Amino acid sequence: MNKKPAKFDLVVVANRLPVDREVGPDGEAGWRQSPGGLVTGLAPVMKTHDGAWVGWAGTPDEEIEPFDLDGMRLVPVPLSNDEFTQYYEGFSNATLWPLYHDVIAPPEFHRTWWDAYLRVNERFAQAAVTVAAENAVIWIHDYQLQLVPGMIRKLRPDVRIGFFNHIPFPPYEIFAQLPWRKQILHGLLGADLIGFQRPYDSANFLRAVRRNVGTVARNGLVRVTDENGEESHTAKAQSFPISIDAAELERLALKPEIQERARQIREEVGNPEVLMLGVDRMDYTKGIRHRIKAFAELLEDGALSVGEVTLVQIATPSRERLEHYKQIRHDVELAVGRINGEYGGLSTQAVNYLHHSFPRDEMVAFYLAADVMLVTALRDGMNLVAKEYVATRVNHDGALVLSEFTGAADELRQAVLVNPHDITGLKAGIMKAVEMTPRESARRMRALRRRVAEDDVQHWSRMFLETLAGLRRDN
Ligand code: GDG
Repeated sequence: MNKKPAKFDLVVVANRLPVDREVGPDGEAGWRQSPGGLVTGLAPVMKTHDGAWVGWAGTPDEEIEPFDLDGMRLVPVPLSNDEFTQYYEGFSNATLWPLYHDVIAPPEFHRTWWDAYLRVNERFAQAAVTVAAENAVIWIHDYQLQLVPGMIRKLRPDVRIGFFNHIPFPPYEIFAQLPWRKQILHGLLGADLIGFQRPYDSANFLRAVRRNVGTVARNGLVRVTDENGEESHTAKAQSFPISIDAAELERLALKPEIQERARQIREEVGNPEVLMLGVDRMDYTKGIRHRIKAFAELLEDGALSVGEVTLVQIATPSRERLEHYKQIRHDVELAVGRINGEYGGLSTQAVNYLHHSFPRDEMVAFYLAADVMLVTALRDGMNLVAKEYVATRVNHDGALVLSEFTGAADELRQAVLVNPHDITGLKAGIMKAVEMTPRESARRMRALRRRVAEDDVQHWSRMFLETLAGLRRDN
């Protein structure tokens, strides 16, 4: 297969391919579509168009031939072990991630990491143009690949280029710290359409463009010039808030066996009156420490008591070799240990802490089991967990406590909105959710559910691709 590379009308480029390796019953290794939101949002368009997905398969130092799965061509881009360390763990997750999340942790700037980022972005761009048909649409995703739009434009002026940033774009005063800020802006401006989660992110980007590139930005439009000062094309920046596959989550939430599992989960934690839930990657941006601190103080104050209330905190392992991730895990585990030591009993724990990941069905059972969902991120591009919780509340009960610093807070206005830095305010928000009357919960949940059902992930991908297709081409 694949001696002569086939050409595709729609090419998605993301750091990871949307697949996980799986060993089948026959002991043979194969691939299974991973449950991520991105693939759900794109699957319908990938199948109706001739779709290819370019990305890393997840293991360093491994060369894999392109293959087909679920109607998509998957095109693996290899990464060496050093590139994984410098491009992915280094520049992407220890430079850009903290910089773009309000420098909650200090970003590190290393020229060797930048060199690796440049080299790997070039490889992704090459892989994408190799499989793109004449006049194809190429849609690039996220902060790991910000140079790819500019690189593709140089190689293939015929294609339409979209870029979507899943994480926040920071205020200029923070972005300006980046020694390679101009290169990043030029890379992004190679796209015809640059999508962000919130209008605020798009405004931050345009401000950075005004300060560094000097082209005039109006109505989100930027006239881009090439190295010789010749006008090249117009790029547009706009917000497209991402969402979830709401119908699929609702379908799972209505399954009797998943509802039964939710009842079991409540029983396993001692049938509390109120089960509170947190679901996050173990990441310092998610505000897990702030949430646990507020919960501990509520126990200390006597506003809540163990037995009546319990907190289930799922923190899935993430970026575990990085120092700041080791630190946050240590801090969270210390805090959990302290609370349980102080307030727990032999059979009742204050915090049920789970540092592993779960299958999709089990996640839905957890959402169904929870009376109060705590999303207290210090900064988050969108936060899909908040939307998933809402989508599973088929009985219109439960309350969502949601940080103002998530993209989701722009849309989910009927949540109990909190500032997680304000521990007193966070405690008040948690109590408001705990004490909310069923009538009030139902009123809020209905409005929240309507919003998530209308603006689902299929709507998101359609809006982005339609906007990209509708842009005037004047280059
Ligand atoms: C980035 C941005 C933006 C978590 N644990 C398990 C599991 N999950 C799933 C959740 C949810 C997803 O992972 C996490 O999405 P979030 O949006 O909450 O956060 P990030 O991972 O930081 O995502 C974020 C997003 O990109 C999309 O643009 O919203 O702001 O940071 O879907 O359910 N899923 C399963 N088991 C787990 O243990 N199956």
